[in-house]
Amino acid sequence: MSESRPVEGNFTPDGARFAIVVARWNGGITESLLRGAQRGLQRHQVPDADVQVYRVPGAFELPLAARKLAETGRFDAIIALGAVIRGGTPHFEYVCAETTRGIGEVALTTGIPVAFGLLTTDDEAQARARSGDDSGNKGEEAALTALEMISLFRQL
Ligand code: INI
Repeated sequence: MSESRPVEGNFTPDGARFAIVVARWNGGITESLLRGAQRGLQRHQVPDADVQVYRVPGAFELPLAARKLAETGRFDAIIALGAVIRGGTPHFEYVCAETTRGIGEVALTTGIPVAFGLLTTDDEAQARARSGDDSGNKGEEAALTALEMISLFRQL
């Protein structure tokens, strides 16, 4: 029996519409993630008119906002961006865990891809290293994931 060709997504937008939801906490970092996500979409010829940015107070608010946006039916994917930086308190663990769990749950329950662009780092230097203007920007990575998942699902 010959092996069938793997099915995988590409990065061609084909009219897909994106919501980017970005947390204001650690805004210096999250705005860099946002620039990375926008750059990633622009590099793949997504028109600016097909991208809408929404802001929420902190990472904890990302899952609910993502759910509301998914439920509008207006977007093919949601890109969730935030930065949680360890401050030596247990609060960090709770915010990380709930945000991560919540974002996963929104994707699973709505069926809309929610790209996970949440940095969880020990300090600001690590967060900066993962949100810069060169390679390794987690926001850009999340944008490419959103593109790929839309394309994959369109082939199912
Ligand atoms: N929110 C973040 O996005 N990053 C953080 O590092 C952070 N810390 O450290 O507390 C944070 N907290 C706020 C939280 O996301 C909610 O906005 C707040 O608790 C109100 O619900």
